[in-house]
Amino acid sequence: MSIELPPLPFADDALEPHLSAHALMLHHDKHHANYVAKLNALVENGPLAALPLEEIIHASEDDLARKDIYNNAAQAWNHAFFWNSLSADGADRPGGSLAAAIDKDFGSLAAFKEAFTKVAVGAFGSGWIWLVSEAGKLAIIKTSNAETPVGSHRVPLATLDVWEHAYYVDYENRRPAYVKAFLDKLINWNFAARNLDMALVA
Ligand code: MN3
Repeated sequence: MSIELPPLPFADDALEPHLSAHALMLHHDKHHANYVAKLNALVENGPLAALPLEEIIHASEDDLARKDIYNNAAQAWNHAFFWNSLSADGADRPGGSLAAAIDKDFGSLAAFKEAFTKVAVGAFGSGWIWLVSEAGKLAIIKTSNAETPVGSHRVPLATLDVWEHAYYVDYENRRPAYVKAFLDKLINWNFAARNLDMALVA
């Protein structure tokens, strides 16, 4: 059994004009595919070869000898989660328990966006910005490079890829414009709300 590259959960031009079909093709068909291919090559014939992706991450996260495996497995997971964190035609604001949690933990949706933007724009180097649920409270965190919160005490609700390869094709060096498009046009609130509901019953 090998890890498969999941298809994009939308047409490759579905996020235009905010993310172009060309940028998504490069990001999914080249970058994401490459992490999956490298992971499969690294675990082939080894003790992790038959494991699902989350278990490969768990088995490699604290093992320096498996750093390459961890990096590629985490990037494979993070990208699949990122595609699901995007939607072209979703709700423009959160509803239900997620809306209430954002108001409780950030003050308002506008204050959440301001806080997320500050972390995302200020993040040094490559990494990921996450909305997570941690001990019943929402938080915004940055992980560096491939690092992923999956399997930790922080339950990811949605993520934004802030590696340069994620936005340079469409936004060049304008990371703030990319972050704004994510928060105002692309974030999949329904996906985030489902993840929160699952975290609360878990
Ligand atoms: Mn990426």
